[in-house]
Amino acid sequence: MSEALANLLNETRQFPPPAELAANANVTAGAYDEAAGDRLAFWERQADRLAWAQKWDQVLDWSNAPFAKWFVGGQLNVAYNCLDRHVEAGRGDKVAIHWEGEPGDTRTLTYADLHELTCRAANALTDLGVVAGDRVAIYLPMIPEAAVAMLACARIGATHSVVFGGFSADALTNRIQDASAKVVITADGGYRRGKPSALKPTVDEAVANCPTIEHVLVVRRTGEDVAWSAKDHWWHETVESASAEHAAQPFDAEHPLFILYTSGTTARPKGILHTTGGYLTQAAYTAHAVFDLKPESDVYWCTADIGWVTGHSYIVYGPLANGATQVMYEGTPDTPHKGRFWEIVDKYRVTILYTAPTLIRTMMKWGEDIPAGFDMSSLRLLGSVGEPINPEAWMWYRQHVGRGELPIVDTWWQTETGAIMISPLPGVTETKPGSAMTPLPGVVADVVDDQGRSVPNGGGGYLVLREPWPSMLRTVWGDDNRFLETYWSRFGAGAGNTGGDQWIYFAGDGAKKDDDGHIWLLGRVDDVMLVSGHNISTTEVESALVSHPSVAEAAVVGATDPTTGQAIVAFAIPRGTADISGEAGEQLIAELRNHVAKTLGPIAKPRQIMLVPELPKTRSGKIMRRLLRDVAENRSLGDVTTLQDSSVMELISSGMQGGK
Ligand code: 6R9
Repeated sequence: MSEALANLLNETRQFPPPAELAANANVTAGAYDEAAGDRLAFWERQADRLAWAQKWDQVLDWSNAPFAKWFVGGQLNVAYNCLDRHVEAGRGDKVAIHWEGEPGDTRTLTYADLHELTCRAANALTDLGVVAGDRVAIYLPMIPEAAVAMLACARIGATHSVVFGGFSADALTNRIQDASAKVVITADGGYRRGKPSALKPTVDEAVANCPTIEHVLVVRRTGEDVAWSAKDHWWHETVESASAEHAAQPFDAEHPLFILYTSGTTARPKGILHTTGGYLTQAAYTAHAVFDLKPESDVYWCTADIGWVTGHSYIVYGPLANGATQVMYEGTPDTPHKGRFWEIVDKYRVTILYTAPTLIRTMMKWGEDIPAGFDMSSLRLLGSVGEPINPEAWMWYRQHVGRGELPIVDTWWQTETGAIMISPLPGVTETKPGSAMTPLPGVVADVVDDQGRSVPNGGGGYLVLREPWPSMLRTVWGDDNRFLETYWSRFGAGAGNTGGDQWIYFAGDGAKKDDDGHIWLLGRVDDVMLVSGHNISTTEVESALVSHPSVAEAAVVGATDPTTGQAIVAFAIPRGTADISGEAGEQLIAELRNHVAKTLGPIAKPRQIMLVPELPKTRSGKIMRRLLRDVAENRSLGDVTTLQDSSVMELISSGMQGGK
């Protein structure tokens, strides 16, 4: 990290946990020492949160590293842990899901309801010939059946592969083919932006190219007409008429639970494989520890889509394993109005809200008057996931959603890690805006230089994980080599040349340690820019832009430059009230370039800033800088199939002339 940028993110604000939360927190500071003393014994105690049909003989088998086996010899059923045991304990009448459809229709499902539906779905899948070890693709909107479908697969030992409802037929086809899925569970459609959005035609197109698919199970959601083939079965005819009796059979702790595809930076997606016992242990523990989840009194809401790992671990498995009550919402945040999220918080008296920086920045753009119009006094804890959260967005979240007093947990993790790895503990940590702070108890993270050496406090480099963890990916589906190459060959034993016999996991994120040793994430390493020999992270320049009162959101890329190697090109979305027409726009651009230079040093001054109405994002809200680089370098656009809204790129390309 260059001298000029040494005091980047020199964020001095710090917020202790509210006294009442600290006094009643699920997890206290002692957990760090406990886990540091004997990490494996610590994880064993967390595994005891679950009901095991057969206890394990060995906590971790690392003899074939980096292929891990956790809780070796143990057996359990994931659906039993998420449903049956709560019902058996007399909590069947407790609400599991308050579901809110986008058009305003609602459903309330108790644990008993969810259990019954899952048993029926498990029987229906069995009747369709699905057996343990088979793969089932799930392509559904955010309706309760999405959770039921996942749990039903888990119940019978089928491995699910959830594909975002927004992905194209090609993306769905590739994922079905890669996993040789036997069944697809889908719907006629879902509601998005006030109207029905069809899914079934996309599935029909995919299935035509996927001979492994024997059956398609279709939930009726919108009631729109759909084409019908011999492979198709209505959910309401098949599942709802199946028996509600189903005895959950235990599976090995290492039985494959799900595959979830992550595209990363290359085009070909990787099927990340998660297994049963370790995954559920860490999903359950982190939901308990990081969200301070109190099943008796909390109403928890994670706004993620089920097609993102966040939906897997923190809508389905983590909260349900804890017996929590949660909200699930089908639609977009601005339908029918921009206060929809806050209206839902108000209506269900949500206490814990877990969302993404992209949403917070969008809410900033819409203005603080909107949340101010709702009663959000029920909230007691806020969470963030998906990208680095800029200090300004963090402060806005605390101020305008958190009444200036709620703790924010900025949670760093990945599809590959399965569960949260680095985060404040809400009853313990004095948080800093923009920092994910410290590894959770039982997690060993570090920041290393390009030789794999731990950097001192104040230094920057690559984020790594030094010890295996229970919910770690087990491999890339069907491609052990890619697993080894992508994650384990950069540093440590797998690299051969950087010394040590330790296996070190390379996360692909840049990070720095501040003077107190707290961790700040700086974005994907592929996004780091090299300007006149200085490494500059996109995150830092973006945060500087967002700290200007006229900017709601920004994306920064490095474009090839004849003099500086790479030059910084920024795309900025103005806040609701900023005047950007003609002269005023030019003036704002000049002001922003100077603002960045003043905040970060002249080396970080963007060569070019474009004011744009939107940024290209994936469905989990990550900015697709690769596409912006194409624009900045006047290339034709690469693969846009994983974009949330592909029209955004046309908007940007057409609106950028003269934006110098
Ligand atoms: C859970 C999830 C993983 C990548 C990860 C990193 C970024 C996620 C973050 C964060 C900074 C956080 N990321 N959380 N960066 N601070 N709190 O997002 O999984 O979709 O696989 O993405 O997201 O770059 O490597 P996934």
